[in-house]
Amino acid sequence: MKNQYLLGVLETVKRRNPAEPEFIQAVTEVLETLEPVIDARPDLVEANVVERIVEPERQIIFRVPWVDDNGKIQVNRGFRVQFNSAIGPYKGGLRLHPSVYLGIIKFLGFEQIFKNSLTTLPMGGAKGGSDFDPKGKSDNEIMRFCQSFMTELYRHIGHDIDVPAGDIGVGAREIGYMYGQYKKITGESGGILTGKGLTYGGSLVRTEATGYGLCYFTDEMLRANGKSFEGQTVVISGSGNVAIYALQKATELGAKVVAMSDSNGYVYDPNGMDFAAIKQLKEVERKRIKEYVATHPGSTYTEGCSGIWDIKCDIALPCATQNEIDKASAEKLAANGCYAVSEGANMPSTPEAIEVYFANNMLYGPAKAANAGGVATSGLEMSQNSMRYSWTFEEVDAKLRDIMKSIFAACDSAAKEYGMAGNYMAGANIAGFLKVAEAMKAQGCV
Ligand code: NDP
Ligand code: 2IT
Repeated sequence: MKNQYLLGVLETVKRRNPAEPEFIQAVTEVLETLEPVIDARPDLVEANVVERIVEPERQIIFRVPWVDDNGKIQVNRGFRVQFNSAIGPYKGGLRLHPSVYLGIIKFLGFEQIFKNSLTTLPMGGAKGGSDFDPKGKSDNEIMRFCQSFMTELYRHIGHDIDVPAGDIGVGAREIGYMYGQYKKITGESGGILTGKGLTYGGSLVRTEATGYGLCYFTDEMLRANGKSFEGQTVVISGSGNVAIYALQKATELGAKVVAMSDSNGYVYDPNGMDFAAIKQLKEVERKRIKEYVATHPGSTYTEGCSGIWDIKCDIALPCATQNEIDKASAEKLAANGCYAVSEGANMPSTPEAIEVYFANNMLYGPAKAANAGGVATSGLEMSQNSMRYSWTFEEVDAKLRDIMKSIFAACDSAAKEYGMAGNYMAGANIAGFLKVAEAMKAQGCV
């Protein structure tokens, strides 16, 4: 990167956020790809848009005390980072995982700005969560934690202010408990959270949306390059919400998914992973993925999750967590003939892994674009809540597919316009940025 303005902003980000490597990683990637835009747009430099966009509008950190099943008081730390509201109310998920700290929430909130912009819907960027570990907790403990979390969060959110949703460790159960508590405190119903249950304002397809959307985006990317899912071998990391519905859609589109994982290890099933069995195991029984092999002869379980990238495949869909594919894993994928990596998780590839993709001419679908189907469908849930109406599964699914098509088209054309044809990472960053930048410029120094 040579642009002095961008170099100066990056220096400031590093100085202000020294202990947040994931946030610095996310900002560095975006600024590097914005260079041709900034070179061509002195007006955006004049409005100091980039220095403003890398600084969250508001960062909220709060105590979350809750009582465990032994009657003991536990304390976790809660976060909500309201990053950017230039194009709409803050929007983004909540993550419950022991690794959560401010730097994780900031990287996710920062990426959410550009992702939400790409969806074509009016949503700003935010993220929140806690270092609470849901693993091994009883239903009642989860409920008490969620109620306590919302007892602070409620004052910062609202359907035209900030609308949280799920992410790692937050699914329909947690959203239900949080929604109930919000309603009890404020007396207000409506679209203050998305990913709600279907009996109280949720949207059809929201559960499936990130995984389906990932496959719709990937299908567009493959087709634009003379390929398709038909007959291809796919590896999907993770076995949570995104991974499960990526498995279903990739299989429907003609691929064979041969492996999935959790944080303990991975399962290889040469006959193709069984969607109904994984859904039952993970969504209903909440068990570890290694249990799969007991009912699926021919499948094997291997301890350790990163070994999944050693499996030969045509297409890799990382759907677990950040930085799960490093340089060595990317090299292994390339050496085994993998020609496309498309990201269901947020920032699953390290910068060195991304370099390997480009060096090997692999197709690369970046998270901001490829996994935007979840938040896009959250946007559709907000629309339905405002209308007091609900669309059918087919209607929402058709809108999701159109949105993913338009996201691919936007990435493709921005990359071409700025002389980087085929670099969908640059295309996603540029297209996502430009809309937010224009909105920030138009609204003056706020
Ligand atoms: P879930 O909690 O449903 O599932 C997470 C999966 O990833 C689990 O299989 C989990 O394994 C695995 N995982 C989590 N952390 C790690 C880790 N540190 N190392 C290895 N495996 C890990 O979450 P989601 O499916 O919702 O989210 C997965 C990814 O997709 C995240 O990056 C999230 O930000 C992103 N995403 C989610 C969206 C959504 O709508 N839910 C939308 C867009 C992106 P284990 O059970 O062992 O922890
Ligand atoms: O990373 C993401 O886009 C999400 N976790 C979904 C956010 C949302 O508001 O639906």
